[in-house]
Amino acid sequence: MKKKRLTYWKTLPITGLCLLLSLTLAQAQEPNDANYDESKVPQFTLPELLKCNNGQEIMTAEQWENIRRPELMTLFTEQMFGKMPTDKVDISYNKLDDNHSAINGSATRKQIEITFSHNGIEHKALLLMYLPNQIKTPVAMFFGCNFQGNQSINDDSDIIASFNSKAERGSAKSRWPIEKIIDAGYGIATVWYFDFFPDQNDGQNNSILTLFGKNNADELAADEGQAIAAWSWGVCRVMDYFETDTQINAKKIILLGHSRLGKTALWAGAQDQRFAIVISNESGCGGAALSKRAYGETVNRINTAFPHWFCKNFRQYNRNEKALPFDQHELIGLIAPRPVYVASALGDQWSDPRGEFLSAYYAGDVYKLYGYKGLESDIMPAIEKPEQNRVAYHIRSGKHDVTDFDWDNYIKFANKWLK
Ligand code: GTR
Repeated sequence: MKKKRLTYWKTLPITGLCLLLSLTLAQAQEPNDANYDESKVPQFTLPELLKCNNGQEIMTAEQWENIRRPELMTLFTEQMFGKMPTDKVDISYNKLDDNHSAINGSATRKQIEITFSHNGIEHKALLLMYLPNQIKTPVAMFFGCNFQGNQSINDDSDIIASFNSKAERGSAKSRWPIEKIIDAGYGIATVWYFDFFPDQNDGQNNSILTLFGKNNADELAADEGQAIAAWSWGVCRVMDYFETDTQINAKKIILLGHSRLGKTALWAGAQDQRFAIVISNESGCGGAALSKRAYGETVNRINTAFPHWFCKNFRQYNRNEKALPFDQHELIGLIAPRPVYVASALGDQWSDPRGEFLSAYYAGDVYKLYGYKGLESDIMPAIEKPEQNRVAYHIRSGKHDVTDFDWDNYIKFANKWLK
């Protein structure tokens, strides 16, 4: 997109000038002012993952777990994603479907209505799962939220449409290759993310935050979480469900997410160490990409376009990434020592592939404390040449999406660490 040229400004009266000024300001917040030029990436120093706030150097995994990890958790919670209420909520599961002849007889389809109740308020989410019939022991599962509604992930006419979702059946099926996943011996589980927090500015009053009496964004404290915190909370509650289902191996859950749901997967995976593997597919700004590079989407742009995603404290870093006391390599470090996969697409410069790669690379310092190998070097792997150690990375050609290439590699990575 090119900036519109306003060449006739000299003829404009004062009111017109004001209008022009506000238009220019508005344009400055649009993607077309994003930097895609590597030479214009600002000079920055990354906060050191293994150096504590008081300057202490972290030398062992134990020090990491007891000192530095909690410090970083606090920073990310209070300055970026926001706190969630910790009250215990009543949860019940209602099995709506358990059919052994799904996907041409190769899978069992299960659909569970999860009801959260607290303070006299109820909130529901709908979980859809396919489990491979060939596996007779508790199965390892891929799990990720979907963007449009459960019925969008496959043409299967027995998928119950997510509440309030108007998405067409199968409209997102290219992103959910169920047959491939089932053939590889994994289950697949998904929930529509709107079930936890509708992804819109006023989504909060229909979100799980209402269970805690938090109906309105204006009333939230600066360190209280909004949508990404709520989506992550929901993801962790689904993990609670997995632990109750004897057909599922809750110790082998691979949490994945694309884009905003990749940001969600990283934050949920950092907080909840029950997830065995975490995969970030093109999570970009606020996800895997280093904020201080300000390449593609920036902190200012994301907080302006999506004021309901992060906590209000994060806005103090708008156009001020320099002041950030943390960066996203530390979010990935919080997943250690569990395997983590960061993936980018060449056609998705908005998500800053190089910034995503560098985050994954620098996170390797924590993995080393546990004797694991992160990424070999700070030179990006070639297109479609994945590097898979305990930290994995690939960049593929094509646009912002989830493709078969991505899935083939996620399955390979899961086989490597879970089989
Ligand atoms: C974009 C947003 C990104 C990413 C993406 C998505 O509009 O700027 O941060 O989250 O949406 O979720 O598809």
